[in-house]
Formats: sequence, structure tokens, C-alpha cells
Amino acid sequence: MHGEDTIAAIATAIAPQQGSIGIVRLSGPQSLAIAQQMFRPAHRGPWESHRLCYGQAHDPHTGQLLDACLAVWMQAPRSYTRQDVVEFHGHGGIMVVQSLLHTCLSLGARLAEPGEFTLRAFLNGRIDLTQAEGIHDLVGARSPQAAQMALGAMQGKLAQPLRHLRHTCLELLADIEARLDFEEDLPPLDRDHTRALLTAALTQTRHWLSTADRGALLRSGLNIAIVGRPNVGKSSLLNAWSRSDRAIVTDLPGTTRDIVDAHLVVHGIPVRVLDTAGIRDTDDRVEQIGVAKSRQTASQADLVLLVIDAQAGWTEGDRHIYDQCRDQCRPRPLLLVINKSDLNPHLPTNLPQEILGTVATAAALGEGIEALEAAILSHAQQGHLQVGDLDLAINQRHKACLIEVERSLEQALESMNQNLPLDFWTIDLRAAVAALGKITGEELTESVLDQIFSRFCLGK
Ligand SMILES: Nc1nc2c(ncn2[C@@H]2O[C@H](COP(=O)(O)OP(=O)(O)OP(=O)(O)O)[C@@H](O)[C@H]2O)c(=O)[nH]1
Ligand SMILES: [Mg+2]
Repeated sequence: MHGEDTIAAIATAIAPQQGSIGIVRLSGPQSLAIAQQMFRPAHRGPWESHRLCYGQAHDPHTGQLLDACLAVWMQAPRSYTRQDVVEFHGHGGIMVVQSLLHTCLSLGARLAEPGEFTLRAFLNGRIDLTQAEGIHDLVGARSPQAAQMALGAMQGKLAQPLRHLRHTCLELLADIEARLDFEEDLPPLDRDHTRALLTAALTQTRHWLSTADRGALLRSGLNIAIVGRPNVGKSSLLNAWSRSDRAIVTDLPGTTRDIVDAHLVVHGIPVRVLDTAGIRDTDDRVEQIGVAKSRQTASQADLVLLVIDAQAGWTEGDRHIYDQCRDQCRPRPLLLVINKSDLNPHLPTNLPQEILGTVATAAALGEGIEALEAAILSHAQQGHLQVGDLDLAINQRHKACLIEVERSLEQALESMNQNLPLDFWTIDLRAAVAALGKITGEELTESVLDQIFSRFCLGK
């Protein structure tokens, strides 16, 4: 059993006045002993595992009442970490949970590191690495689709076929190695069967790889920058889109100075929209800083919405901003938004030919948002990102490993086709097995564990 000591942490988000329930969690061999010193159940009789009971929590050193709360003991191995776990479900806010945690620590528990509960679950064999990553993704999911994808990973939908594939490669490896050692005692290798297995493994690997970009989009979402000349209606667009008054709108050019953002979900994709200062030459020092920020934001966005004023048409200033967006070392995809279309419904006739996507909006009236979202979705799909039908996708860590798997399997097939000696195949197969094992955690390195679990929040 991994984790000799007992760890404790607050497992729920805490803030004053927020969250009616706060949970403090213990895991480790001393969990029950610590809990029994500080919690008195209201009922008589023994404390049963997996039963929520009501009672009072006290500080045993001072006798002070901490909370009237619920507590549950989950006896090992039927718990998240496969260790003895106790949870106190107390009143929310800051004070109660902190005093409960503090008392646990004073009775011998150690404050858990971020992700340490899940790390124990992994080290004790309850979940594999892809499932641990699924748990992390679920907590951070910002759209229903992202949550579905995370749930799939958490339930082992990725782990099972990966383990199966690794098992197939291991069996093949054993078969080949047996022939290397005892060739005369065994029937010759069935090459057609071996080729079919390797080809199927390669097809599966490529299928997983094809999900990586869609997964990245659903996990981290799109950053969309709204840029344009002052007063064209960028902040109005942000407000209309997010149905809020996030950004200040006035008829004075140069209203927005700082970046203002809003989080939205567009057809299942989490989107962060960034409203920026109108770009123009100015002597105002504060505005200059804002303009510099606008340019930087545009250069880092996944998609730029260049907003122009329908009444003014396509102006020199617009052309200037457009050229700047194009001239960057990494030009970002760009969609032209023709705002204030209520004042002029016609498209400007002098738009640059290469501009493909245009959308007409009247942000002040809340019009054109659906068309804008449809255009964004079609932009996402142009990158072959079919979103919405994805219940499972690999992440960037898996992708790096699966590229190794793909390469190894291709080489193994190549060695086979060229009738190279069997030892050549085994090298490649062994590499494939190792890379698959890295994804699930069957082959482990400290740095991978660190990379995964340090990103977790406290108490998870
Ligand atoms: N008629 C009409 N007016 C609009 C529309 N969108 C915005 N406006 C008006 O245009 C003016 C400027 O709007 P903002 O949203 O502040 O423009 P901005 O691009 O954010 O301006 P800066 O922050 O200065 O760069 C305000 O008076 C808005 O009410 C629209 O669709 N139609
Ligand atoms: Mg503005």
C-alpha cells in the first residue's frame, strides 16, 4: 500500500459566504483514529463503514465545538485511495473547514499535496494514469462535451483498449522471442496473422491520434480576440455575445483600454472572448499601452475577429490592422465582422479578395450572434475539428507517446515486409510496448507523475 502517513485537505472550494457545505478529507492508516478523537456521532454503537452519520466535531485539545456535521468513514480498500478515508461534511465558508482541517493536522495528519489523493489512488492500483487525467479534466471541464469526454476517460474508456493493445504487442513479442530462443522446437511464425495484428494495432493508434486536436479544443477551448478601430462596436459585441455588461460602451473612441474577457460555450466548445482597445495611433500614454496589448492579444489568439463599421465601410485604418494581423510571424485565422449593419446592410465593395469569412452583426441590437457562432464553428471544422460527436480523445501527453507507438509499429511492419531477421522486429515491438505503458502508467517515470499530479487542485 502506497502512502504510509495520513493526509488531510479541504476538498471543496472555499470562500466566505459561498458553498453551503465544505468537505475535509483524510486518507491513510490513521484516518479513523484521528476522526474518532474529534468526532462524536449522535447515535450510539460502532461507527460503520460507508454510512454517513451525524454528530459533533470538537477540538480534543480544548474541547471546543467546531461544527455540527456529517462524517463518513470508508474502510480500505473500498475508497477513492484504497486506504481508509474519512470525510467531514461540515458547514461551508472558510472558518469551519479550516478549523476541521487544522484539528486533523494537530492530531497527526499531514497536509496533502495537490493531487495527492488521486496519486494514491493511482499508486494503489485503483485507477491508471489516463483515468487520473480524466478526473483532472472533469474538474476543469468548461463545457458539457468536455465533461463527457473527461467522464469517458475517468471510466477507463481509453485505458481499457490501450491496455488491450499493449497486451497484444506483448504476446506478439513473446511469440517472436520464443522463436529466437527455441526455433527448432516451435512451428514457424504465422506471418500473415502477425502482419494482420500489427496492421490493426497501427490503425487503432492512428485513430486515437486523429482525436488529439479535437480533444485539445474541447479541453482548453478557443481564445478569440476582438480587434478593430476605435468605436466600431467591439465592446458592444462582447456584451451582446455574453449577454452581459462586461465591457464599458460609450460613443467616445478609445473607451476600452484593458483587455476585457468573457467565458462562453459555442456549440460545445469553451470559448474565451477577449475585447481589446481600438487600434489607432494616439498620443495618450494609457491608450498606447492598451493598443500594444491589443496587438499582442491578436497575435496569440486562436481566432481573430476583425470588427469594422458597416457605415464607414472598409477604411485605411481597417486595412492597416488587417495587414498587421497578416504580417505576423504566425498569422492567426481571421474572421471579418461587419458591425452596425443596422445602419448599412450592404457589404463594403472594396474588401480584400482574400478575406473569406464575413459576418454581419448589429451588436447594439444583439443581432448576428447566431451567424457569428456558426461562422466560428465552421472555422473550427475547417481545421478538421468535428466537435460535438466526441466522447473520448487523447491529450497532448498521450499524443507524444502514441506518435512513438505509431513509428515503432510502422518500423516493425517494414522489417517484416523486408524479411529482416526477427530481432529487428522485437526492438520495435518493445519500443511500442514501452510507449503504451507510459500512457497508462504501467511503465513509470517520476517526471510523468510530477507533470500530471502537480496540476491537480488541493484536496483532489
Ligand atoms: N447603430 C449601432 N451602433 C452601435 C452598434 N454597436 C455599437 N454601437 C455604438 O457604437 C459606439 C461604440 O461602441 P463600443 O462597443 O464602445 O465600441 P468599441 O469598438 O468597443 O470602441 P473602443 O473601446 O473605443 O475601441 C457606442 O455608441 C455603441 O452604442 C451597432 O450594431 N449599431
Ligand atoms: Mg471598447
